[in-house]
Amino acid sequence: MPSRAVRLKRKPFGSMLSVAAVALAMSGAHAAERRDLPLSAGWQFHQGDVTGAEASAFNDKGWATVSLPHTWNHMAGTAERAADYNAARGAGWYRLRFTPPADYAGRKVWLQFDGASINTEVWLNGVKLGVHKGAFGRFRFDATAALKRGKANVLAVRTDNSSPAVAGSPTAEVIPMSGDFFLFGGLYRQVSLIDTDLVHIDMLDWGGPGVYAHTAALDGTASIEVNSRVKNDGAKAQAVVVKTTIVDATGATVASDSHPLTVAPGALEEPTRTLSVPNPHLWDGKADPYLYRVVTRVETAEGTLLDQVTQPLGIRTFRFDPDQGFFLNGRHISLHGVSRHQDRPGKGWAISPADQAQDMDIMLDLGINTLRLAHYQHDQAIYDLADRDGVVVWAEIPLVNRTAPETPEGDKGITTPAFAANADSQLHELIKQNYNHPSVVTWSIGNEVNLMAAVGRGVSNARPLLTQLNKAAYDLDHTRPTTMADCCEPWPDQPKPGVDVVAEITDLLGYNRYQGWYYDKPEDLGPVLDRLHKLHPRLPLSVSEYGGGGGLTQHTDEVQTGVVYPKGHFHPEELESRLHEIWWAQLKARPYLWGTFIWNMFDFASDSRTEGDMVDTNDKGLVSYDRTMRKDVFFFYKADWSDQPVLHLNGRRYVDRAYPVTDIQAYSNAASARLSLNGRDLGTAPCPEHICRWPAVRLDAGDNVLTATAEVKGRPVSDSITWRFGGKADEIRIRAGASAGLTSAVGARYGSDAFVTGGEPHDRNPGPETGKPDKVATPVTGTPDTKLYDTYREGAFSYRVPVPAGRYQVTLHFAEPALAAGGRVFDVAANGQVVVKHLDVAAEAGGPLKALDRTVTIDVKGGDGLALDFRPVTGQAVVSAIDVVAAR
Ligand code: GCB
Repeated sequence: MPSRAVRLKRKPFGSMLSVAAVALAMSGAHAAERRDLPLSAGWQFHQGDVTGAEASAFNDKGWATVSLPHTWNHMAGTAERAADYNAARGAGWYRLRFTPPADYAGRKVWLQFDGASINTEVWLNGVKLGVHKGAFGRFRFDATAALKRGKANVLAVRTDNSSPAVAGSPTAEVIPMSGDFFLFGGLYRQVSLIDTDLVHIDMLDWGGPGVYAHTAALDGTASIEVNSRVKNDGAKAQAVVVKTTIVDATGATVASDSHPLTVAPGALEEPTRTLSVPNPHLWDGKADPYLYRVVTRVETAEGTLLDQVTQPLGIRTFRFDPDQGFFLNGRHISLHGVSRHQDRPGKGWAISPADQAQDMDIMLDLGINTLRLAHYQHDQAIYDLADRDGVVVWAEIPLVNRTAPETPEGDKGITTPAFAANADSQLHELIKQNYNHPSVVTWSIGNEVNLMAAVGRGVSNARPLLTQLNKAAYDLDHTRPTTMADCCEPWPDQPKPGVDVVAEITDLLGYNRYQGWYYDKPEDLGPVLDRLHKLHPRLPLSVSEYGGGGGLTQHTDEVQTGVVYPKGHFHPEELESRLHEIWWAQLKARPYLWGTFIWNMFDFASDSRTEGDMVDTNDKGLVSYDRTMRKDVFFFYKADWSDQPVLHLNGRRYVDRAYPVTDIQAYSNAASARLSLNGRDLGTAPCPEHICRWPAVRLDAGDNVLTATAEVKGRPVSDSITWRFGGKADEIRIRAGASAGLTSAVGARYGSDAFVTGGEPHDRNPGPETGKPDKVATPVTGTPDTKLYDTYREGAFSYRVPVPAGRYQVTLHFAEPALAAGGRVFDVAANGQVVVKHLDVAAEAGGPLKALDRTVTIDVKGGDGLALDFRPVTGQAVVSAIDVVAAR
């Protein structure tokens, strides 16, 4: 069936291919070939600024000895700031003494930085080689003239990760201006010295490989266009032959081309040659990520090798359809995946190849088939892994939050020329350096660029810069569509003054949407997307972010019964799971979405956050910051996305249970699963949508060993966890309106709000738990347990408290939140009998914010427990806590 691809503003990108850029290939096979000397060890480092450190003779004794990758910043992932916490932003100096081989004589020598943050100035033997602005791209300087061959050299590097917001900051026009992630400073990726012949493949093409290949046509035979940039830095014209071969995965040559040309002194030649690969083996995503290699050799007319670069090549077509989503090689694929940040505890951005590989392994274990490398260019290693593993990549530049420098008066939306030039240069680096990765299918030119304006901090005027960047992306790469991630598009009928609509500049669009976390209800996500789809019917849409926080040490008994503040200190793990269950059901049901990206794969550092159970951390990861803990929700997605058998009992970190009766849930890709508790069979539950539930399970006193078993495609799978219940079966205390439990002044344990229907939860005191300590409310008087009275349920509501038959003392805890006497009157019925009649809390307590407790004795007969119905007479009923304790 024909389907419309995205609006084409240029040559179709439907038929295309790329070559994966790996580190420039070097081997010592031929004397003339380029070599790569890593400069990793033995650097002297000083945090802060010093004068004169660029000079060779500068005395750096006393500086710390470090090796690369390195950063001085440390933060995140802990409950309190750790002893090595370091968020200092500013200068950091690095100096290295090294002796390169004497045989560099007569050759060009380059210093290559795989990434350094944010601004980097480089001197070799006191000679300034250059400045680079931008924390993420690879860059190179020509070190030929300054290098002393076979002798001691001194390399001095000043990095500066000053915040752009500081007055007079050297990064004031270097993107990003801000963002919900920390910009670690220093030489956080590798540095190396590369020597080449005077005639070589271009080293100064925005840090790119100098060889760029794409599939120009694919029809039984693939036509691969290879553009090679050959530079002659010698004083004489040089006759060369550019030999291009395409090699398959076994090493056999499948296509070759020889192109003689003469390169004048100082000239750059850029031949584009077309090679034919008959019956190409396609790069087919995870199903079959087949890679060829393009080997480009520059030889003399006599056949002496001058330079060689090898790039991976994946032959594939893809397209995006506004109604049907993504197609790879003509086959529809629902792209589902995650966004990823590159930092880790202790290391910040200074991560190793092993860390990159571990991240990819965890993501593959989850079952992703797409990855958004947010919000900037990541290390080459991860794009290489994506090529190898068939993961479809969204690559992006760090244009975040605003498209203009911040001014003391807030955002004026004035993009300065230097700001625009920096965004453009980071886009050039991203595209040139990653052009050959078959995994990359789209270039993102920004993220939430009008957020600051949308939250009332000035105005946005993003369209001119975005339009310019979009065109630059086309000029650099006509084979891939552009995209961006939007946060804040105003509805046409609700325009927001000062916030411009940025949709319909790029070919594709992603929406970052947090329904049910920052705003709205989780069920609103799907309808909002439908409305956006209707608004932009020809624009292929994705959900570039959705997610919520999840604390590994924070738990709730029944999700969504209590208040949770997104910027607050309580982010129960169970809520993150539940929100994703609701979101994913809606996303899955919308085939027009070409991709969905969870925010985020891993918890990550953000020094603007103090929330959940950690400082300086965004806790929306499916996996902990240190990569050791997979939150329950990880297994929800794994059950859907992976072909491995999954059976995972939820709540494994909520061990010490508050209630004797609770629902038990597992995630599984089995049709059904069986559960036992301390060896007793609790029966088989179906697992619709990968969720298996055993409602209202009564726990034993002491240890409760829960074991689930199932079969997935004939393979047995099981999971076991142990909970403890230290309370009594006939004693239940409920903290109404609250998502967290509490232990009272006399040591009574309250669980979070549970066993309830109707009414609304409230937290009267948006204190430290909410991240709004400035708004601490007046305490309730007449009780040592003021916190117990801060939360309440309000409305007409009913509790079904699962206690066994017996006689109970039922204590109801009230505090009128706001109204004067007469404003609120209600009844409470126990198992149908009114036991509290026409209660006016304010009247009885002597005003609002005064604790009032009522205790009644009730006989519970039969096994249905205690029903408590709160029935409004005037206004709404309220209750703050309920104790149901056996009368002994
Ligand atoms: C967003 C941003 C991302 C944040 C995320 C959050 O929309 O694009 O950088 O980290 O929200 O967690 O709030």
